[in-house]
Amino acid sequence: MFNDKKVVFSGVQPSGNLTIGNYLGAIRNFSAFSDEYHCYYCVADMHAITVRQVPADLRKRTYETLALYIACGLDPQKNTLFVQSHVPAHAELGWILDCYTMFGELSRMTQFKDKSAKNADNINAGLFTYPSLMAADILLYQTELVPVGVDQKQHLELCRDIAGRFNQIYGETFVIPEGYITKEGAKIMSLQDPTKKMSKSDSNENAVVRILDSKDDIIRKFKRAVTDSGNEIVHGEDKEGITNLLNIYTRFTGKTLEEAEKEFDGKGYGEFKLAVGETCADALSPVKAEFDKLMADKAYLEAIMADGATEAYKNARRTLSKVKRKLGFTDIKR
Ligand code: AQP
Repeated sequence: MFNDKKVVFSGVQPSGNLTIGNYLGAIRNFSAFSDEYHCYYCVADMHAITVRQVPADLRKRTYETLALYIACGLDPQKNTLFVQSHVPAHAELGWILDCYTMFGELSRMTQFKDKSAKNADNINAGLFTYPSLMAADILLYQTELVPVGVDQKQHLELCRDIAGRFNQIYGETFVIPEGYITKEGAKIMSLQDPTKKMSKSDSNENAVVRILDSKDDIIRKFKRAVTDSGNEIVHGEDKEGITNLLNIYTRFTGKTLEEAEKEFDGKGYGEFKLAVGETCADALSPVKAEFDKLMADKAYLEAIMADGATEAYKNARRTLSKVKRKLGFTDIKR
């Protein structure tokens, strides 16, 4: 804790065009903390390069992700919005925490296993040590709360273990963070394979609804969504496709599962999928309009990046200095 306010930290990788999974599971929930907490939201470009990126695309998506943060309701006056690589303390603490993270722990991470399978020709050390860098992101700001989707729960638990281990060896250094995972928005599944998480880097465009997709594309993707052979619009373990669509619908409308099931009682899958598509497209339309305005003003986005990096660094360096001192690193005056 730096001021009297407790700290919230989260980030999104600019590794693809953001999906409604990123929106419902993470970004949309971020602004709720702005008044009560000191919030840091970063564009995690250093994490993005654990998978090969086209440089021009990475640059463009970094601006776009920042613009989307603002378009989704994050006021830059109330939140510290910044780009991870603009604050070198992340890389520094990341390396230090690599030395306090065990090979066995990293080997157990399901995201590492999934991404290794997807990128078999590029299983690099960064992909493996991703969780230590994520721990550094969080611990640098003495974070109390980390709003993330449920897919990040395992990384967050490892972050807590790393922090606890460091504290035990060197005395109280890091605040141990808690995850904040909203129940229903926690995991949005692929529209083509509802057993798999919806991911922005999925190569099957029909599986993924992106925040910036056109209304026609959104509706088309929902119309093609995989369901099951039954005809009832109810949730259940054997109805993964319909359950996912109901989950998306309730998240966008604020209705309960029971209310949604009642609304579509007796209706066909076609009508239901169209309603989910239209609801989603209409909810995202103001976000898109705001995004377009922001992207037309690069100078404004760059000013936010610069202010955010300065503010983030100011607080990150305090933790980093403390860590270095505890480790026994020497210091010089420049
Ligand atoms: N499908 C999802 N449902 C709910 N939440 C999700 N998140 C991601 N996908 C879903 C949440 O979005 C935040 C940012 O994620 P990230 O960019 O750091 O990385 P990720 O979890 O690896 O997201 P993607 O979309 O799957 O990216 P790629 O394809 O590059 O790996 C996190 O809070 C995450 O929980």
